Amino acid sequence: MAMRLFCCIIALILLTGTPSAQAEDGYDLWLRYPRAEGPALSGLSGHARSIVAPGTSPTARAALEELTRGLTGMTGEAPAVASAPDEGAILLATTESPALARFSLDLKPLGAEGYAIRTTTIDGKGVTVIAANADRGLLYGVFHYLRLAATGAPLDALKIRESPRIGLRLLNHWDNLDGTVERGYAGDSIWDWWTLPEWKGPRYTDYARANASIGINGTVLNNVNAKSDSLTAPYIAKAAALAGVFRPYGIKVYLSVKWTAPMELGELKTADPLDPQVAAWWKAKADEIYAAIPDFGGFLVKANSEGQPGPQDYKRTHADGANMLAAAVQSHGGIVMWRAFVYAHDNPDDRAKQAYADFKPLDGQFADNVIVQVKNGAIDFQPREPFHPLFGAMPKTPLMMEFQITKEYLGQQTHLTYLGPLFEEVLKADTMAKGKGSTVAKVIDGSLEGHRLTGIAGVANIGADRDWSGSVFNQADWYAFGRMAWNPDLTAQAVAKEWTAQTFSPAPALVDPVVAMMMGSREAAVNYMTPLGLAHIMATGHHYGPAPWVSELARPEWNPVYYHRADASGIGFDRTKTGSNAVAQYAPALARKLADPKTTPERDLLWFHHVGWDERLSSGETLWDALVHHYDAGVASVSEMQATWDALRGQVDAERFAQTQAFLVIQKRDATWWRDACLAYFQSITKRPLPASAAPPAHPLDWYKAQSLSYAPGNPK
Ligand code: BDP
Repeated sequence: MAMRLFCCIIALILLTGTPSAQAEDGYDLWLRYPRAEGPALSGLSGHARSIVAPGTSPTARAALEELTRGLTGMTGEAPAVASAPDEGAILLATTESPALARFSLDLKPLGAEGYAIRTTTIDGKGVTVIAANADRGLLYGVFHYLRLAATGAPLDALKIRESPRIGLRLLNHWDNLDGTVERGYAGDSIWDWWTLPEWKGPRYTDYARANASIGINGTVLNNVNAKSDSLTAPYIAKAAALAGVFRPYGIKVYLSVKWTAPMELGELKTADPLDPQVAAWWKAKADEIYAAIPDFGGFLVKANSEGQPGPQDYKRTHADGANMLAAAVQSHGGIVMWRAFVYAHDNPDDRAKQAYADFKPLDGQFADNVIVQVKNGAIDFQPREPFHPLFGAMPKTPLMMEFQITKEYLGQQTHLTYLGPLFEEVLKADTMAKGKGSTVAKVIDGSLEGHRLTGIAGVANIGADRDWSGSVFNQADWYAFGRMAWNPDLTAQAVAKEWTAQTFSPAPALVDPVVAMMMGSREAAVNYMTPLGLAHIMATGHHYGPAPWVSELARPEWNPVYYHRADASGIGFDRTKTGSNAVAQYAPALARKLADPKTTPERDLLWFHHVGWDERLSSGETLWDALVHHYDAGVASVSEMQATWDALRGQVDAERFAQTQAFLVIQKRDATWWRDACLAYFQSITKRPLPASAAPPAHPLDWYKAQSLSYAPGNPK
C-alpha cells in the first residue's frame, strides 16, 4: 500500500511538476522519457500497463521508481502497481521471488549485475519479466527496457540476456576540494564539499540514476592530483554521505590518495612503503574509512608522476607502493588502482617509452587486489594515439583502461567530437600479444589472460553546468563510455544511435544525419588538429588551440617541437631502431609492421616515423601535400557538420539547437585557426609551396604565435 502511494506521488510529480518547464535545457540527459508516438506508444500501451515489483530494498525501490517515471513520461499515464501480474504487466523479480520459479531463465551465469528480459505468459496473460539474481541487475534491466521503449524498439518479443564484460566501470573525477575541476569544461564540481554531509542535493541522485542507466558502478570522487585533506575525518564523512546516495544505484565510491598523506596528516617523517609505521598508518586510515563506508571501493593513486610524490622517492618500486596500500584495504575487500601514467623529468628517453620501462619489469609482482590503470595511449589522451604498449605486455597483471571523457585535447566543451570512435578504435586494436585477435578489449575484460579483477575508467566530463557536460553533444561521450564499458564490443555507431534517439527523438530523419555527423566528428578533429599521427602540438597549459612552434619550455617533453620534430628534411618522431625504438615495446609481429613506414597505418605514420616531405603516401601525394589536404579536409568536415545541423532546425528544441549551432560556429573558427596556424608554421620549415588547391593561411605565422588565451577553463593553477 505504502509503495503504491509512493508511486502515485512520483507519477503525480512527474505529470504536473516542474521538470517539463525545463525539459530541454539538457539536464535530463538521455533520460527524458518524452511522450511516445505511433507504434512505440501502442507497444507500451500493450506491454507496459502495470508493474509488479515485490522487492523492498532501496535498489528495488529505485528500479520501480525509474520504471514508473519512464512509463509515465512515455505513455502520459502512471502505470498501476499491482501485486499479481495481469495482461500487459511488467514483473520485476529476483531469484528470491517465488514468481520466478515457473520460468527456467538460468540466471546464475549472469552474476550479480546481469539480467534477463523476456516477454512470456503467466496463466495465459501476456507479461514482460525482468529478472535478475540481485536487485542491481533488476535496476539495469529496467534501464534497458526503458532504453528499448525510448528508442522505439518493438517490445512484443523480448528475449534478452545481459551481463557486463568488465567488472569495475568507473568514473574518475578530477574534482578539487575548492570546487574547481582539473580539465573540467562544464563548470564547477558537482560535489558541494562545503555543504556535505548535511546537504545532499537532488542532483546527486540524478547523477546516480544517469550512471546506473549506462552501467557505471563506481566513482572516484577527487582529483588524481590529490590533497591529503580528502582523508581527514570531515571529508570521509562527506564521502560517506555521497556513498549513501549512490548505494541504491549500485555505485561505490573510491578516493584518490596522495602518497605523502602519512607525513602531512600523520606527522610521520617518511612515506616509505616498506616502513612499518607507514603501513600501519594506512591500515588505520583504511579501517577508519571502512567504518564510515562499509562498501568503500578502494584507492586510486598517481605516484611519481608529474611532480607527485611516490614510492620511488624512497627507492622503492611502484609494486612496493601498491602492495602496501593493497594490504591496508585487503581485509575489507578493497582494491588499489595504481596509475601507469608516469614520466620523469630527469629521464631523457622518449616519453612514450617510460611507463612501459617502469612497469613491464614489475609484471607478476603486484598483489591480487591491485589493478594497474593505463591510459589508452602512451602520451596523453591525444586526438589519436596508437594503443599503449603496456596492453598485452603484462600478462600476469590485471590492467585497467583509462580513457579521458573530458576532452582536454579535443576541443573541450565547444567542439563536437564524439569519442565513441576513439574508444572503439582502441578497444578493437590488436596487441597481437597472443597471436591475432588479442585485442585491447580482451586484455581489459580479463579474457586474454584469465584475470578476474577487470576494470575501465573514464575521466569524467561532468560539472555543475545545467547540462552536466558543458554541451549536449558532450553528454554522448559520457553515455558512450558507460555503454562500451559494459560491453566493449558495442560499436560507436550503435551507441550513437541509441543516444541520439533518446536525447533528441527516435525519428530516422533526425537520427540518421545526427549519427552520421557524430561518426565523422572525431576524424574531423584529428584532421584539423593532428593528422597522420602528429600529437601534442596544442598550446601550453590549457591545451586549447594550436602552438606547434613552442620550443623554449624547461622540460623537453613539454614542447610541441619534441613531438613533431619537423625539420628541413621531414616531419615525425622516429620511434624505430634508428630513433627511440619505442616500436620494440609492442609484440614482435606488430613491432615489425610498425618499424616500416610502408606497413604502418597511415593514420599513425608520423607517430612512428620521421618522413621526408616529398615521400609519396598511398594516395600518390607527397607527404607535404597530404598533410595540407588533411588539414583542409578537417575544416571542410566542420562546414558539413554545420550544414547538417542547420537542416535540422525545427526538429530539435530551440535551446539545444541554438547552443549546438553556436558551438559549431566556434568549432569552425577554431578548425580554421588550427589549419592556418599549423600550415603557416610547417611551411616555414618545409619551405614548399602549398598545393594549388589550398588557400594560404589568413595571417602570417607571427600573428598566430602572438595569440594567447587567458583564463581558459579547466587549467590547473
Ligand atoms: C594530463 C593532464 C593533467 C593531469 C594528468 C594526469 O593535463 O592535468 O593531471 O594528465 O592524468 O592529461 O595525471
